[in-house]
Amino acid sequence: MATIQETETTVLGACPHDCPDTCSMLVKVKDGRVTGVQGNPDHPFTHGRLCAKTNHYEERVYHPERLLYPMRRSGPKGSGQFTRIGWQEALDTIAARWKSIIAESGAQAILPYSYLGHEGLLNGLTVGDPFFNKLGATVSERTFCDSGACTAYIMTVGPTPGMDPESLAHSKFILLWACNMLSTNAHLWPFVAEAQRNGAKVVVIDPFRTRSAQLADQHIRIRPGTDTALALALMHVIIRDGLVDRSYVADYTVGFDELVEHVKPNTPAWAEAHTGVPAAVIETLAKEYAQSQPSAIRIGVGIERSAGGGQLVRALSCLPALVGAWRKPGGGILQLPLWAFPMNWPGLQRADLLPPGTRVLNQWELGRALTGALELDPPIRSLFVYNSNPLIVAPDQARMRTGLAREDLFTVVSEHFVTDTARYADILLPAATQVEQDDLMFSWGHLYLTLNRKAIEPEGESVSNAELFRRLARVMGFDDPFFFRSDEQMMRESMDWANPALAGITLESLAGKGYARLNLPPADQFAPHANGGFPTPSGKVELKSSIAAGGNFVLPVFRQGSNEFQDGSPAALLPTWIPPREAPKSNPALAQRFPLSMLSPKSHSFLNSEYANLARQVEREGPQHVLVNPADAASRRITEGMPVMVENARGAFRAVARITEDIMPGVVLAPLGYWAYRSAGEATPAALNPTAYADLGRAPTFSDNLVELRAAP
Ligand SMILES: Nc1nc2c(c(=O)[nH]1)N[C@H]1C(S)=C(S)[C@@H](COP(=O)(O)OP(=O)(O)OC[C@H]3O[C@@H](n4cnc5c(=O)[nH]c(N)nc54)[C@H](O)[C@@H]3O)O[C@H]1N2
Ligand SMILES: Nc1nc2c(c(=O)[nH]1)N[C@H]1C(S)=C(S)[C@@H](COP(=O)(O)OP(=O)(O)OC[C@H]3O[C@@H](n4cnc5c(=O)[nH]c(N)nc54)[C@H](O)[C@@H]3O)O[C@H]1N2
Ligand SMILES: [Mo]
Repeated sequence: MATIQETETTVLGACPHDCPDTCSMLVKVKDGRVTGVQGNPDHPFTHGRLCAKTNHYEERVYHPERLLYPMRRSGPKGSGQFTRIGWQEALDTIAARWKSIIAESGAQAILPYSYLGHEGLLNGLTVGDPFFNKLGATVSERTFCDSGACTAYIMTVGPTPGMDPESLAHSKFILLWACNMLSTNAHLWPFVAEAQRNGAKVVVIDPFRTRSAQLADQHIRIRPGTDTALALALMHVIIRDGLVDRSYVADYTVGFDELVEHVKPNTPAWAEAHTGVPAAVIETLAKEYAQSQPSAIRIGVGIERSAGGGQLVRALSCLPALVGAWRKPGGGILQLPLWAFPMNWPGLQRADLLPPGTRVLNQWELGRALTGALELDPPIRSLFVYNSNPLIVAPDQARMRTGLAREDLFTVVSEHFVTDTARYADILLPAATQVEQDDLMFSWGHLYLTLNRKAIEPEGESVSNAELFRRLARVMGFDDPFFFRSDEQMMRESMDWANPALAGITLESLAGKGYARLNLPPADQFAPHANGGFPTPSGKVELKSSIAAGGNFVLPVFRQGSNEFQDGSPAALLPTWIPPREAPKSNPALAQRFPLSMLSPKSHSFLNSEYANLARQVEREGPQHVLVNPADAASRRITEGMPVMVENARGAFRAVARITEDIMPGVVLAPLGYWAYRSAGEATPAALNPTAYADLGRAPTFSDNLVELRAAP
């Protein structure tokens, strides 16, 4: 517990953000106030360095615009006019409205909406799941991030950490595939750089010359959404040229003979026609990847965002087995080492509390669900948003805005700031920041468990998400003591402490150092699949997937624990080329009106939409911009710095044109995160993003998105 300190003290914390790096963070406190934060220099992965987002975290905590008290709307929806009220009034209002909605329409008329504003086991992804499952509200299917890639990866190699990220230092060849590491996973870069210093070749595959591509040995530009063609052609060359590790394939894979036949037509020339990558480059890449052992593939999350994103990750997950990369530390594929953490997902989510048959609504449907475009019985009458900012991060922005403006929709938002989404709330609830609460943090980018200790008392009347749901359970009359567990009890029940991965680690030992490496071999000996042992149904790498035969599915972790969904249509059993939906080749008619592919990936200084309201970060990034290749700019008479409209049939937003060879011709890039009401034109790239699903895991298709540019009026 924090007490008033005369001298500066240091509290061990953890960065709360949805980022693979989960930094151990030292929080400096003086007189009950945070004076600064720094990375924990002892931490073997993050090495004392924070990032452009969090190295002044105190500016977020003490920001003059921070939401510190419950508020009631006092102007039209969207106006941002609110009046301070007390917690009791806020909670009583919510309880009264929900009880009457439940009596009239049933609990499914209430929709929770959340994602990863916080990543902790207490306050993160699952914090509201038990409450909403018990309430019987509509289940929210949250396939924002990596749901498609996780499904594909698990279909192929099973839920294995696969590689220790630190073992990349021992790689001889590193492929960064749709991963902007220097911006989105920056603490992994030193391990890549070490490998590079030791002679490894680093290759980046991306339509954009990212910061990482600038430091790589080779940058391969590829048309968005066409990567599966490249991956299949790599297999083709590896098989054709006898570069296969025959004994590894014979012992530890299933489906090889069928794969050989399957990829016969996928020649480099065929792939060049789809991807724009020259056949000669594909030939060389295949040889170098196969022969420079151990070779590693690091995939970003950006990889899954096209019609065939799932099949792409299927293909990439097959590659390491074909060349025997798994034999040594530094070889394999790095997706999410998250699978190494023995989380107690059933206890965190409590799907057992869900009334049978409760309906499920995917988050890409919010705009349609709120406007009646999707027929729902009962309709959504109340929306409860926490840990998320859907107006900026989910597609169909214009329709969502119309839905959020509905007078009869009762919207509650728990937030740090009055975001675009929060402006439409009837009731606002103030959320605590990481320095004001305890939490326990897994990582999806390294193998350390991290403890976050509360450093100061919460500012104003803000409360942690864990406390928010205790308060809601109380006013809704829940009597199960599960809903009133202390933070410490929640931590103790959040993991399977008896699992060997946690041997020797306790909450008490974590309190001393702030973090602990899971009980796994060190990076230079980390080769869990040197002798097979894949956690798939066959125990082998399933080049031909037995899980795929069962139909498409979404992992329970992405849907409040519920796992009944199977959509019937089996996925392809062998990794299969699915062209992008919105691309000049696939849809020439659409491309005639909207000829450019838009990417809207992460920005360097924002964390999704967080920090896009903070002066330091906004200054660094400048206003909403769009990167345009000089050829595409010239043909449209667009010049550097010119305000332009980016548009398609779904919507339009304003941006400043930045003309650069860094983006390939035919592609434009408008970073995600800018707040609409602070932007000219009050719309952002989400206004143009499609709601269509990718092939697996109901992943988004943000990179499968045709647009046109014109000078702004
Ligand atoms: N600075 C910063 N760091 C972050 C975040 C942030 O917002 N800002 N967000 C965090 C989160 S939630 C996530 S999920 C991760 C995401 O981490 P990444 O996956 O690395 O991030 P993205 O920027 O979404 O996408 C990576 C790259 O994919 C490329 N790309 C897009 N479409 C295609 C395609 O079809 N083919 C190929 N080959 N490349 C393509 C983009 O140009 C981009 O350079 O980052 C985390 N870290
Ligand atoms: N076009 C496009 N769209 C994308 C992506 C993309 O690359 N391009 N990326 C997708 C991906 S990978 C992701 S992960 C999602 C991200 O989707 P979100 O997780 O919704 O993204 P954020 O913008 O980080 O919004 C989180 C909100 O939670 C709030 N918050 C933070 N901590 C707390 C807390 O403790 N309590 C409460 N109540 N609130 C808190 C923050 O202030 C912030 O407004 O976006 C997806 N959308
Ligand atoms: Mo994400």
